[in-house]
Amino acid sequence: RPRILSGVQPTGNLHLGNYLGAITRFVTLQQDHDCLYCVVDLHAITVPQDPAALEATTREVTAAFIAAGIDPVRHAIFNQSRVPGHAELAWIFNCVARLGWLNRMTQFKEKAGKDRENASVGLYAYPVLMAADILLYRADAVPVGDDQKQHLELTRDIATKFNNDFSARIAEKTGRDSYFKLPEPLIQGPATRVMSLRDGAKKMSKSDVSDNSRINLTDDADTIAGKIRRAKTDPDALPSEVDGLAGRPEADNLVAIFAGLAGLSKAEVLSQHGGHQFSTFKAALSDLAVEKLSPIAAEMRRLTADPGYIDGVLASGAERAGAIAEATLRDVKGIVGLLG
Ligand code: AQP
Repeated sequence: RPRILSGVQPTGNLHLGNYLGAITRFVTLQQDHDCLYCVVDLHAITVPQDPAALEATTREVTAAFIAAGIDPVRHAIFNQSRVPGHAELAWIFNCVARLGWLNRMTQFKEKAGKDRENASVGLYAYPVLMAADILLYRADAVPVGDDQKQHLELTRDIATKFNNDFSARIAEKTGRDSYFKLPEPLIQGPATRVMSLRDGAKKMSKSDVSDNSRINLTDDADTIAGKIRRAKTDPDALPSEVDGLAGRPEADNLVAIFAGLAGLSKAEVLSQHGGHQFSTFKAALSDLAVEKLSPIAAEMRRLTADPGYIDGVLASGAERAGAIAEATLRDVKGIVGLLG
């Protein structure tokens, strides 16, 4: 079965963007793939984190994976720092990737902001670590939200350059003409880029200062309803066709969220709700969001009340992931000429 790898950072409240863009995809893909789902704590520390909060959020993301429906018995759920191969391979890839490639990464520019001199070296090298996360497991495909597209392209560039730089040695050691296969990004579904509820031009994000900009997976029913009621919209009724959403980012976003939660396409949502005023549509969206998210929040609460269980899942996931990682690193070290 094809192998899938993806990660979520334990950096704060998980939100509807993480859920629709990534976690629901993880759940679907587990049916016919071997999956490794990683809580990427090494990525989280590229910006300052409160250590105790980081521990709690790592367990919370793990709980969210399980509560959303990922089976921790059939698939590996683990935290990145437990498998040392991520950091080791990232170092080797730091020596393969070019500065010019990283200089083009838009997420670094956004996250570092104006005070770039004060950004951590880790934040700059973040996409190289992400390449290591994926290639360490020789993953076939990576389900991510639209914002990760550029990082996936960089991963493919690093794999290609490694294969080229060491082609003779790869042939000698493995008898093959390349070592890493190029992983495919899986950016699928109607909600690959969920936008802020307050601004249709901004991505829904954990770090947005306005809590009203996002729906957190742990929000209660009243909070969800209140945030959807206050979500920014325009004065017109919903169109009946997807084309009618052009130039209406807030309307487009709410329709995409509805589609993602209902498992429908945007066209199907509009065939049911086209012509409705936002007051009516928002009420239906609230009901749907509460119906889908409340059981997940309840299950997350139940699971996080038992940290021993969560830690056991992470430990056994790391053991399974670690066996694959060790084999890759052994090969890579042999190819590069690192003894031992
Ligand atoms: N708004 C979004 N719409 C769709 N998918 C999204 N993802 C994130 N935001 C959206 C996807 O969720 C997965 C995990 O993301 P992450 O936590 O590793 O990092 P992120 O993209 O930096 O998340 P945030 O919420 O935007 O955090 P901050 O505020 O720290 O920047 C990824 O697959 C991502 O594509």
